Amino acid sequence: MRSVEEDNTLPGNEDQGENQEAPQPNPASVTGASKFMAYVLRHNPAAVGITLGAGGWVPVADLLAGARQHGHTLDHETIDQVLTAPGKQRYELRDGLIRASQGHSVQVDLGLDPVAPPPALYHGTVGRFLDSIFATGLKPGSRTHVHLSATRETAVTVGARRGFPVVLLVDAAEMANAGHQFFQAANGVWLTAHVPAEFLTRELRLP
Ligand code: HQG
Repeated sequence: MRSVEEDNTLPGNEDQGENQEAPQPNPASVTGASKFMAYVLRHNPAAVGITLGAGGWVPVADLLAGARQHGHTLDHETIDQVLTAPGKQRYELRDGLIRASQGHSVQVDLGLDPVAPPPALYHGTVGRFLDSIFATGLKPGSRTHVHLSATRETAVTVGARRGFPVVLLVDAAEMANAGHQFFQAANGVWLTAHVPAEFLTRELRLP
């Protein structure tokens, strides 16, 4: 498996705890458990001795056993709390299997069908990346896809993870006309392979 750090070809992942090799997040709280699960299920399943099955799914029992064997506290109740917590639904549970809905750096085929996007989508970022973004378009970086938001407000939140947020408007209608495919994760996040700069406009309204 490729290491997350080797895959960090774009700037910006340095401030996201989930995406670091060390220190590993502490699963003692619900937020900590969610970060731990993101780390394992998106980036480094080998950290707890598991591999992702087809579609990125793993048996909950294997996740729990692997976490325990590697000295992490994770139980069914905490996973339930993560799954029912308000906000972004990062995980899906089906027939005793769990997966991250999006955000992977491990190569997985989520099995999503291409869908027609809304006319406009949004991407939250920060000013220091703009020269590069307008030179090469939006790239997925260490992840399998570029992540786009359905609303401006969500994009503001995404950008604010890294500093003062800048929102880019993505002309998804024109991209689709030009043959680009879009996918929607179960939690509503939009995914695409690459957004060429010609489809991007910086939104000038303040967040
Ligand atoms: C930037 C979170 C320079 C891009 C969020 C971003 C999201 C470029 C960073 C999900 C670039 C990548 C994903 C280029 C893109 N040159 N910088 N050509 N192209 N970038 O974390 O979209 O809470 O991989 O703007 O809510 O920030 O974890 O992507 O700043 O849905 O569930 O490179 O992660 O979800 O960073 O975030 P990321 P993202 P969770």
